[in-house]
Amino acid sequence: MAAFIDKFVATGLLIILSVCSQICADAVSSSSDTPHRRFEYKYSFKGPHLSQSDGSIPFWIHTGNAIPSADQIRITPSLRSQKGSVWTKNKAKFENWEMEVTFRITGRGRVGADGLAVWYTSDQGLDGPVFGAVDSWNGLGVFFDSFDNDGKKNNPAIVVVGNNGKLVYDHENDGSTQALGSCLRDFRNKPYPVRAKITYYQKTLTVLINNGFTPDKEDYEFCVKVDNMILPLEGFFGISAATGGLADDHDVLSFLTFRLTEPGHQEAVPETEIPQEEKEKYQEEFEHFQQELDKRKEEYQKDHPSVHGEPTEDVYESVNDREIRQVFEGQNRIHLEIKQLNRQLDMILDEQRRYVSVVTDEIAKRSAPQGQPVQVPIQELDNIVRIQQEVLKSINDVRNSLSESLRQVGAIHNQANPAGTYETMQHFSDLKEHLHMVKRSVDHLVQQSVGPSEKARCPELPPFPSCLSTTHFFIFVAVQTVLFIGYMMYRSQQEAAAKKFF
Ligand SMILES: [Ca+2]
Ligand SMILES: [Ca+2]
Repeated sequence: MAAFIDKFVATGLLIILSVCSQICADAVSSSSDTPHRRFEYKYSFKGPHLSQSDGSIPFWIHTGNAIPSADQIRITPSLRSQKGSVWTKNKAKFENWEMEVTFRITGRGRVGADGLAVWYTSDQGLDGPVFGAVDSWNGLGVFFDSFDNDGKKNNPAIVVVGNNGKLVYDHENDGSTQALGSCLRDFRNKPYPVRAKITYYQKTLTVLINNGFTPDKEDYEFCVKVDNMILPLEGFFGISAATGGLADDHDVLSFLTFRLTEPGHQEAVPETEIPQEEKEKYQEEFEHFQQELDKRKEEYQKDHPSVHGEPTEDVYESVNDREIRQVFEGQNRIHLEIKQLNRQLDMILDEQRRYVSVVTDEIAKRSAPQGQPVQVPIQELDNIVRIQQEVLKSINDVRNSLSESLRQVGAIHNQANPAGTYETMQHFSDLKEHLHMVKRSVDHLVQQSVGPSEKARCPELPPFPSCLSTTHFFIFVAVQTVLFIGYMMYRSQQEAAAKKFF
């Protein structure tokens, strides 16, 4: 029973999903007038088995220094004065088309040369001076111009030049005098392949670029749009490149061409279905080959652990990695700067919002009782804001002076007690010092007064004969003593006589 219910629910869900998908598909197809896109394998190439064993590319021809390999075509190696190009063998007869070109332009120099060109022309421009292809072409050239010939610091750039077969390319000015449109993009030395999606649909040419910073293949950004562009009804697709005094590797990983059909002018349904099947088949093959390739690579590495060419290859890689890292670092810095700017802008915006809200509040307040005034409140508001700012400033000043005072008071308070004792101590020590001085003076005086015997040898006495000499002094003392003893004896005799008398 439960199983039955599950099955019932599942079937219901399936029905709902199928109905929904049908409706959704209808909605998508009806809402957008996107063209039908059909992959054209005879006007395309891509890895992993891009070239055949004899070095040729199925449905394509290559010239000059172009070197096809299994997974890419090196249109020019990074050597001086190289030229190369690859062209479809047959003319395409699509009214509308789209090219998806995946490439890498790499070089050790800060500046590279000359660049890469993607073509749709009425003839194959096998060999010539315009990025390795012929001049005076009839059709479209989209140039990935690395080198700044006119010195205007506007390269690397992507330039679209249309030609009716009479124009001679203005190489000296990087085609700026003939460009139908251009955009500045650095497509050299990127971590991932650069992708260009060039669409010619309803006489409008659009160039979108994936700048090779992300592995996301659909991360395209707008570069150029040219309206009312008339191109030959039939043409060859091609890609070419050239180097000059400076040289880059110009490697094309894939060139995919799609025929675009307007929704109203649908071709027979089977035709649109077949390519889809073909595409799936190719996709399957691609995956199969990819796996096989990986397996073979592993086997090869096992069999040849140290191949002569590999170490230098690694060194080149590391140099490239360094350049890429530098680019990344630069980008990161810019990113941070922008973030900061954004933050500041947000702050400014916030402030503005605050002001606006204050103003609107004020207007509301004013207009409620009086009815109309709008300009007066703004002026008054300005006054209020000014006054408030002044008040704020005054408060700040007061606060500053107060804090200064507090600081001083605090300092004084902290130092008060020690200072008192210190002063007292100082006073005492001063007193002590003074006392010492007094003592010393007293001592000195004492010494002076105690030692007269040494000093008072009376050198000035001799001139005075009246001065008492030591002998005289002793004689005097002896006489005095004799007299005193005599007196004492006399008195004691007197007293004894008196006692007798009584
Ligand atoms: Ca140039
Ligand atoms: Ca330039």
